[in-house]
Amino acid sequence: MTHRAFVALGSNLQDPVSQVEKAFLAISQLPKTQLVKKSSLYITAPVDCPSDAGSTVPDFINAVAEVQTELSAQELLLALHAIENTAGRERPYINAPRILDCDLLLFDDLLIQSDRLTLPHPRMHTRGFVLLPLFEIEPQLSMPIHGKIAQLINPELSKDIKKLKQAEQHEHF
Ligand code: PH2
Ligand code: MG
Ligand code: MG
Repeated sequence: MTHRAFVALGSNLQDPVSQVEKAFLAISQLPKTQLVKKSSLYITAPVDCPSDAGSTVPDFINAVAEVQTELSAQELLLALHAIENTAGRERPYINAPRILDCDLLLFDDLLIQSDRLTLPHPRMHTRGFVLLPLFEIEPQLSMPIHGKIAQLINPELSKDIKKLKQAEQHEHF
């Protein structure tokens, strides 16, 4: 049984552009999984990120991937955590600057609420850095709970988000 899932990628440490590009590659190499679409890379202002001892929080690079997978949602989540860990992810405090964050947004129309995983992702509908790249690759998307993506996007959410690099969809993995 194959599933369609969407994954959000984010980085604001250690060459974020290359971190996100490496994450796309790592996702394309997961077992039983194909990378179907990748969004452009976006440069985005930090949202809800505490600054550590008055230092400025670096901007993020964000992007979204669509995958087809025969993994379960839990297996895909573990695989994404492994990709984060391989990149060197540390978690000193909530929303700390990170080398790589890979968040499972949607998995078919599955609704899950557990300690380890909530689907759809509980904050995705409020975050421009998720919604803009997701809209780019799937403008017709309709999701459980949050509804149609086109109706969630508004100018307030879209400010401080700039497309950095056009996606290269002709690459073959
Ligand atoms: N991720 C967060 C919190 N804030 N802000 C931006 N711009 N991009 C992110 O990926 C991001 C964030 C929690 O994971
Ligand atoms: Mg996140
Ligand atoms: Mg995360």
